[in-house]
Amino acid sequence: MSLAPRRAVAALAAVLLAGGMAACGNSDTGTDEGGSGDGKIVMGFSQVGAESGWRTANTNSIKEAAAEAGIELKFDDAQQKQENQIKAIRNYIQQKVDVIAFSPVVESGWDTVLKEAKDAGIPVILTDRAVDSADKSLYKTFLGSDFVKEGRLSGEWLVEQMKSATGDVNIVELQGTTGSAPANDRKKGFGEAIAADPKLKVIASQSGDFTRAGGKQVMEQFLKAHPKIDVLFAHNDDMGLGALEAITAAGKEPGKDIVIITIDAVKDGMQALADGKFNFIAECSPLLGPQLMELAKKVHAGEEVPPRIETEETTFTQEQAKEALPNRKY
Ligand code: GYE
Repeated sequence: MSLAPRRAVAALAAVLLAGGMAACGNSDTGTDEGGSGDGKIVMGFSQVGAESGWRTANTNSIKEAAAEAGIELKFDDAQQKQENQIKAIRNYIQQKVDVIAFSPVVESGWDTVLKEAKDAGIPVILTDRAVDSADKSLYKTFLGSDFVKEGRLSGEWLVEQMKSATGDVNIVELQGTTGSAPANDRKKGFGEAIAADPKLKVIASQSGDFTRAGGKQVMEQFLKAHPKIDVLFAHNDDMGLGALEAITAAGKEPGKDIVIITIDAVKDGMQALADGKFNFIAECSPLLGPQLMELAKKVHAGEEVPPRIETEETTFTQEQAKEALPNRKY
C-alpha cells in the first residue's frame, strides 16, 4: 500500500537528480542513449603520446574514423605516462562515456582502473597495445598487431640473409618503451628467430623509447662502445631514423656497413628503405580507427565481439619499398 507513493518519490528524486546534473553541465542524464544526450555514442580515448610517425598516423586514423562513424570522441594525449592515462580513464568514467578505448603505454598496472570502469558498467576496448591483466573480463577485446610475429619475421629475414656469413654477426638492438607490449614482444620474437643461428649475437640492447632522439642517442653510445657492429635491429622506424644520423656521423654507411632492420613501415621509414639506408621493415599498421569504431558500436549495442582482433600486415625489402612507396598513406 505504501509502495506506490514511495516509488513516486523515488521517481521524482531521480528526475530532480538528473535535472541537477544537467544543470551542473553534465550532459549525461543517465538514459541508455549514452553520454552525449543526443543519441550519439561517446568514446573516451586515451592515447599513448605523439612519440613516433606511427603514433601520429594512428591518432589521425582514430579521429577521422570517429567523425565518419558519427561517434563523439573525447581524446587525451598521455605524453607516454601511465599516470596520465589512468587519470584520463578516471575522468571518462566520471563523465559516464559510453565506451572507453586506450592504447596502454606499458603492459602492467591496469587492473584497478579497469575494474573501476567495469564496476561503472563502461565497456573498455584495448587498441594497439595489450595489458597483462589475468582477468580478461576487465576489457571487451584487444585490437592490434601481433608484435611477437613482427619480431620473428625480422629475425627470420636476418637468419636467411646471414646464412653464408662467416664469423660472428654482431647485432645491436634499440628497444621500444620499457615495459610496453611492442618492446617486450618484438624482442622476444626476434630473439627466438635468431636463436636458429648461433653466430648471430645481440651484443647490446637498450631502450630508445620509440623516438628519433632516443634512437640517435643510444646508437651513438653503441658505436662508441662497440667497434664492430654488423646489424641494427630497431623496434620502430623512428629510432632507426635517429640511428642513421649517429651512424653517418661515425663515418659508416647505413644499409651497407651496418644492416638495418626496423618495424612499422611509415613513410619516412619506407623512404629510407627505398633509398638503401634500411634493409628490411616488418609492417605494423597504425590504421586502427575504422575497426575500433565498428567495435565500439557493437559493444555499445551489447553484441558479442571476438576477444582478440589482429591487424593484417606484411614485410618489405628495399625493392618492395620502392614499389609500395607511391601508394603509402602514412
Ligand atoms: O611500433 C611505435 C609506436 O605501439 C605499435 O608504438 C605501437 C608502437 C609503434 O611508438 O612506432
